[in-house]
Amino acid sequence: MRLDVLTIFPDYLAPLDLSLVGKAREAGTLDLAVHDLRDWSTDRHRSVDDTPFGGGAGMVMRPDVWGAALDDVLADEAPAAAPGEDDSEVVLLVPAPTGEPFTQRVAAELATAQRLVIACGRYEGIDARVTGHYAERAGVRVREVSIGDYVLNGGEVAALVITEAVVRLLPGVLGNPYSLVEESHGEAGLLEYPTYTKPPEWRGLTVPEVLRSGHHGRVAAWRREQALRRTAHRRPDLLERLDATDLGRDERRVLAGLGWYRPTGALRLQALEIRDGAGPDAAALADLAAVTFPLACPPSLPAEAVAAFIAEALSTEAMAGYLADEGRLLLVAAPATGEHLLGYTMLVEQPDAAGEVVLDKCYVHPDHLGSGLADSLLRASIERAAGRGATRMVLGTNVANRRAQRFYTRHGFALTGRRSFEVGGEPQDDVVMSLDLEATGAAARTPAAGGEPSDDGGQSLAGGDR
Ligand code: JA8
Repeated sequence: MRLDVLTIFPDYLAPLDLSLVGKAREAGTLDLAVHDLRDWSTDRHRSVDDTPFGGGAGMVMRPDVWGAALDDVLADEAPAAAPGEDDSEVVLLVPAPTGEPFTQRVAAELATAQRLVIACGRYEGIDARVTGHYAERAGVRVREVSIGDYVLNGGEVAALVITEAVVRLLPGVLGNPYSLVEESHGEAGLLEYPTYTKPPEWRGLTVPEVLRSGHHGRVAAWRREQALRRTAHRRPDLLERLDATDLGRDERRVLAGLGWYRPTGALRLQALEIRDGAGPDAAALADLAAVTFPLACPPSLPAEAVAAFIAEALSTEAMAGYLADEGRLLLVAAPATGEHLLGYTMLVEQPDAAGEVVLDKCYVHPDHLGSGLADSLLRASIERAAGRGATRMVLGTNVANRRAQRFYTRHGFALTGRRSFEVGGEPQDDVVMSLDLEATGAAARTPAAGGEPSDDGGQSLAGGDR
């Protein structure tokens, strides 16, 4: 690759003699030339700028000086293209805060070019006709690029950034091609997982046990989960763009716990909100309950009995009553942007059993079963109950509803008894399950607002005990 950099501060690019870029130059992979723009100025002051038309602060770089410089540099003969190099056009890169984002994808595209020219602006930038002119020239492709949403004093540092990102992708520059595959901003669209080396204990801090287990499957699952957690906390914009169809069940569970779920059939993840139910939710709660409640009933139960129960206990009026009741707490799951509800739980305090709270309802729309949404809703409910000082959570579910029992068992509930539960006048056999909130430490585990939960906060893909 041939790379030309034009600047009024050639010394600023001295670091390109060093390290990996320096080695690529020595090896002949990269033919780099840095030019002083002032060599093309025509007055005795070697001036390159002038005042802006239309007024305003600062100076603008002159098109005549840039035109002369770029014409000369572009006219230079580049060495013959290497195999795989695209010599059909020269890419003229102009770093600017107003450019398209310079990403790993752009770096990879640029790495296939045979010639790059980087034009470093200073002051208030380069006269806009310069990019316009060269964009019209055959064999030249102009790309204005931004390395981030901040303003520098000139394009030189951006030129260093671009050069390093591109040159390390040139064939033969990096010793180990595998380190290119797995790194951050690679194919996966997620941030990289955290890494550790020896010693295994340093300043009282240890390396996560799973990494020392020698169990490759668990290591891979742990890393994948860490990548998801980091990305959710630091770069939610990347999750918005992720292809959600590639995600496995365990990954969806982790993401749901982090506030993301995949609507059925959707390509993209959607931000999830779990919040306290309030008055205006009554009708949506009743609608949701009318869909979910029949699914929790055994097939033997007459449809009329189910309908009677819904009309009596799950109507909009009934929901409004629950929402207004001080002794009840409804949590609802909803898309962060959107009106409808995806799931809800209802906790009922027990006046005659201090510390006990009944999980009276826990429902998720059937379209979202298996999405992890129910897990995050139940976990949020457990944490809310513990946060309110409850010590025990109790629930009843139909004996035949094995799926529900497995779900609660996964969240630490144990079978503690039986009860009879009337649905529309029909007595039903329920199992009673309980969770000791003090033993689970749910209250202590609640992450601080804005903080990133530690390694063991929440469900683990890698943990074999769930
Ligand atoms: C600047 Br002046 C100037 C030229 C290029 C760039 S790239 C960036 N972030 N800021 C400022």
